[in-house]
Amino acid sequence: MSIFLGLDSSTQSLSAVAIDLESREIVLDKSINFDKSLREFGCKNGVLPHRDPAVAHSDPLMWLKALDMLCEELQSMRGFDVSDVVAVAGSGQQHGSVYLNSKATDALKSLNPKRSLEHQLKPALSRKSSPIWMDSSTRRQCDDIESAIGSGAKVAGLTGSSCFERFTGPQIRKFAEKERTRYDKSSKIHLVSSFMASVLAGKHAPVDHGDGAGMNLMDITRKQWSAAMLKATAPGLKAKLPRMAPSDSVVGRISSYFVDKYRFSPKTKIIAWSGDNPCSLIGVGLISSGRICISLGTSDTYFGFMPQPLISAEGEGHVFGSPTGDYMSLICFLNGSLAREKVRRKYKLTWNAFSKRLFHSNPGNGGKVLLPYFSPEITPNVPGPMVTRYGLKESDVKGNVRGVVEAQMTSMAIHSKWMGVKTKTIYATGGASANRAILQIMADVHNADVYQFKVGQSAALGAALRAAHAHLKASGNEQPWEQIIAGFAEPDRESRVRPNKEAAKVYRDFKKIYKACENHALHGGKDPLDVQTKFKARYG
Ligand code: ADP
Ligand code: XUL
Repeated sequence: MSIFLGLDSSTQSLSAVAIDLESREIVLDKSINFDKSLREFGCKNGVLPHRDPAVAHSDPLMWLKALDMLCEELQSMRGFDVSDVVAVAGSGQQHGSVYLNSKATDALKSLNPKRSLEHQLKPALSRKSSPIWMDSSTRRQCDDIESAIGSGAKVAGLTGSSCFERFTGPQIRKFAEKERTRYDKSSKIHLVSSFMASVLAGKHAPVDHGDGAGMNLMDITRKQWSAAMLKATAPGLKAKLPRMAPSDSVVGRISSYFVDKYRFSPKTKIIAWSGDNPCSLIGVGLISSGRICISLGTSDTYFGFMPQPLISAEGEGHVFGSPTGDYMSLICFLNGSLAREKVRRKYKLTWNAFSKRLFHSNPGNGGKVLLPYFSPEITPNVPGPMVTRYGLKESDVKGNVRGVVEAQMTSMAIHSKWMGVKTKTIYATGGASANRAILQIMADVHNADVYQFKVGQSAALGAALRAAHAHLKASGNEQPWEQIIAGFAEPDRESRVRPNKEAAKVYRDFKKIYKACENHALHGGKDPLDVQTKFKARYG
């Protein structure tokens, strides 16, 4: 048997995908949804409620309980033998951080299978909650760090991104400022990815170059902690961070906790975890340039492989490490599935009814525009919730349903220009990629063919493929990435959604009115009514 397991600790769930590398089959695809199965933690969509909409934290104990629950499910599944798993790698929601005190090293080493992970690791937390990628409360800390380094552009040149509120460095700075005693007591600060890997390995795991690049702390070309960024962020930070390592590093063997409790083989290797986006890059087979992927998860992300780091002049996107040792570019839109959900729920629609509204309304929405910033937005930067409608009534169900999806797809097209990718092929993944009505608008706005994947869990699949690659490399049998991903990370050829030529033409003009609305709402630009009226006269 050659079974490799990929786990994905994401915003809303913990998922597992296992592959059999010999038969090239996916042998397991399981998920635990936090809101449904772990209600006692009080999270909504995986996030703890907070009076300030800019603050977004989650509970690391919930992630631990989910890991125990998932392992228990795997152990009791018919047709799946946990002891066949050769290696485990994982994917974590990016940027989030977990703060551990001096008890953590021993607690990780001596986990007792008779007790839960949650109860044994609770005393090792120096901070109860973990700030996650949806947090936008650190603008001042970002400004402080950028001015210490010289400018946002200088930070971007050094780390691959200018300072972003959700990135780990600014979050750590805020913690050190507001809760200095707890910060001092934090002997280790992990990413979600390196924390989960540490639990599985029973010792502190490294931060990999893929996820490390999302911290505003890693030198993007040298792939090491940047001394200048550490100094500009918080005192004594270097000693609190795990070491950095390539994504294909073997952390060690699985902790005896998982062997005794869930019957994993003691030989099971734990591979460094990475961020969900770097893992998805592998899970959709982007190991060379030319195509892009749009992931419609909790957030929407637009990303592609890059051989060398190319940084956005507008400071909009990010450069992360690719698990292949190269790079990837990425733009993140916070108001992804959560905004689509807001609209769907507001009008009490099922996804089916939502899709029907999309199929039965016209491209360009008759010039009606919705700016769907239900929460603070990352791209473009919108500091607080700000839903704005242009020529669109709140009572217009069809208009709002089409409005949210058109806004998201158009914003992606506008704000990804800096990547310079002229793609004719888009790979779609994430929960909402199951929705072909949404994919039709994606195809029309980008004027590109869109493909779905049989396995929607691209991050967990990517992690399983990384586990296989790293295991073979460590055993002296390294295989090229093309060979590893063949038959797994390939789009479903039959799923192709072709752009409609007429609609693509409409969207060329629609982009102009959308841009005018964005400019008006965010930068005090001219009232877009004129352009809207012209558009309506032509296509309305
Ligand atoms: P994450 O990995 O970020 O936790 P997923 O990729 O699992 O998120 O996506 C979850 C989201 O997918 C849900 O929030 C839901 O809104 C969306 N979703 C699921 N099914 C559909 C559908 N048929 N149409 C549109 N969106 C959907
Ligand atoms: C990427 C980002 C999100 C999270 C979601 O920069 O913030 O895509 O990784 O899990």
